[in-house]
Amino acid sequence: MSTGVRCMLMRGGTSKGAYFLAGDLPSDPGERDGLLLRAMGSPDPRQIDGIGGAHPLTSKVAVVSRSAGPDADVDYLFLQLGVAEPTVSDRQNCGNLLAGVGPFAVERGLVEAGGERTSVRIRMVNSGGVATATFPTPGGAVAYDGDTAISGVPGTAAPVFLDFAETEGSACGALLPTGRLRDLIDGVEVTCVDNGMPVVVAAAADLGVTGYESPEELGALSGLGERVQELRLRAGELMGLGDVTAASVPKTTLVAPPRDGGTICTRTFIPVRVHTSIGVLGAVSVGTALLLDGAVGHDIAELPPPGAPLSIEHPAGRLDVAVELDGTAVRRAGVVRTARKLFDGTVFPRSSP
Ligand code: NQM
Repeated sequence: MSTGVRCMLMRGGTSKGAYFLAGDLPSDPGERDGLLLRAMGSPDPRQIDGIGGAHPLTSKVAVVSRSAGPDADVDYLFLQLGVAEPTVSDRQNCGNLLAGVGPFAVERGLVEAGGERTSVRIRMVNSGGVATATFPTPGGAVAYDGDTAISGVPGTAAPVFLDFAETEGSACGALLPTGRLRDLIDGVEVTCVDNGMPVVVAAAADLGVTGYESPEELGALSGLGERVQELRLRAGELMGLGDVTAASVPKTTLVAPPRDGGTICTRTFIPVRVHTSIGVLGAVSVGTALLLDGAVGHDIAELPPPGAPLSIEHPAGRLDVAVELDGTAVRRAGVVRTARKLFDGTVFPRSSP
């Protein structure tokens, strides 16, 4: 019989994942990854023999531990598990699962709840940088109920405020990893940007779509996925990421003029499947590009007054991000999410691969 592992299932923003204390998992990364794949039910398009949700957005893991350094309270390692493929990648961060990390740290006793609200400083192991998560903890316990709605999640929940520092060049070492505002790849003008997530921004029209299609419609278009894959493979090299064939970054975001009162309309590939909304740090990175005169998207964006949040339209609604720049240096970024504890217990991974 397989041995169980303590695990909490949480929704973080518009994603869902399994949250573990690092100490509850094998310390050897290979052993740990094997166990996580079996726990999630990968590789299998349905993840029928595990707790994964058969989509990249629900095949995610957060590994949390007390932070050794003085700059943070906890360390958060994000792992993206393949669904049909037996892959575990630590090459990207996830701002959606991040929303659950603070509450999880309080639930597991890594951080003591403050007063009405608790702030947890989270070191983002994948990308470097620290995020501060602030959420309600009335009476010393995490409150998940509240009246904050986020697009892509039914109903409302308690807000989790996420403030980011040092996200610039998270995976590539520079905000503009190619050293240019624009590059021409396969005849398509792109802006490669990394403010927490490496993203290739291209005009939807340049790929022969409107940018207003649903994820299903885009997914069904023959040849588009291949085109996006070719674009990101070339961009990955230019961004210093090497051969990204098997990596989940860079993402590709197609932009079009806003049509719902927001700043820009987006459709994002993660990296080839179409996102049902948009990732948090993905949206921060796209929003950052929009602010740069000369970047793809800048000209078609309806930019708000300086200091006001950028409202990134996506297939399920809008995600508002605050990005403050000093020239091309990032001062800060922030976003509001919600998170919810769904299940706390023991997961029993199958014993054979
Ligand atoms: O960009 C999906 C998600 C993400 C990542 C992805 C994310 C982020 O929606 O910070 O949240 O881009 O693969 O969870």
